[in-house]
Amino acid sequence: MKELQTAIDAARQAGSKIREKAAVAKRIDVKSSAHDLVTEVDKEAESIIREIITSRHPDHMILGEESVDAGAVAAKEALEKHRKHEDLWIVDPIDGTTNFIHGFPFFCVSIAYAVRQEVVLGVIYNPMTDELFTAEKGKGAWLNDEPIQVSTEATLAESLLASGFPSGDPAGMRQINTDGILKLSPQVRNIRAGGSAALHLAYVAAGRLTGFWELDLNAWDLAAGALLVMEAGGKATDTIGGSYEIGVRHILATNGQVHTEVQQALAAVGATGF
Ligand code: 2AM
Ligand code: CA
Ligand code: CA
Ligand code: CA
Repeated sequence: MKELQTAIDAARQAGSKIREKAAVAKRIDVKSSAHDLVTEVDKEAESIIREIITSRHPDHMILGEESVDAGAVAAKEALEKHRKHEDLWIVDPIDGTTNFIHGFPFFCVSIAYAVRQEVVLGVIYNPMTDELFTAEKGKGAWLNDEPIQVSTEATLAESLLASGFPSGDPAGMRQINTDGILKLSPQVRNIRAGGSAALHLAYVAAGRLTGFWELDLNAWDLAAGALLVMEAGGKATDTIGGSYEIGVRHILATNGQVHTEVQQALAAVGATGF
């Protein structure tokens, strides 16, 4: 599908700009709190992506993080406004901005394309490693043109999981997430928290992580990565096991084999009912 090339070109061009700027001083704007940072580079990268998509698909709609006001309420409103559009691009120009600012090289560009609210393409690009993860609905997932698959660990004891700490604290989510980490850490091989939801999802798809969960994320953090995991043979749901769709905010993505066990551990600490 021609949109795949659009997504790849947009991710690579934005990624080049991000890589070029990664080493130099950045102007930091605080969005809604000291946890919620944005740089000029996030905005420039989104403009590059928008320009490429709009020039090739002028009647498509774009939902991009940097064109939405800060906070979960604005994000939900923007998604509701955009989601009914037949052809919708969901863009996170830099997922892992905090890492970008700190020079911790774990961040990516995430671009998804949805037709009638179903994600059919996902592209995640790590500009620092030049790794391009792509997925097309029903066709599989790739890392730099090689097909990828989720890992084969069948037990929690063998699993390497990842999570992240919610920036806000609605419904006590930060505590619940920390409780989940405390509950699971003695049962698994180990837990990582790298700071980019999209890149964690790409790592699950590539078999580098057994699974990942995180609470209170937005559509642009998850859309491309969730498709990557599913197309690589894994499972992506909300934290109570409901099918992934673009409104999901609490993600659980695994190789499929440890999904139920992680889900049960999260349920035991109260990661349900929100
Ligand atoms: P970002 O870098 O695009 O903002 C890390 O735990 C994940 O949470 C990242 O995917 C990050 O995306 C996202 N994140 C960081 N700050 C956030 C905030 N204030 N609200 C929602 N998501 C945030
Ligand atoms: Ca952000
Ligand atoms: Ca993000
Ligand atoms: Ca971002």
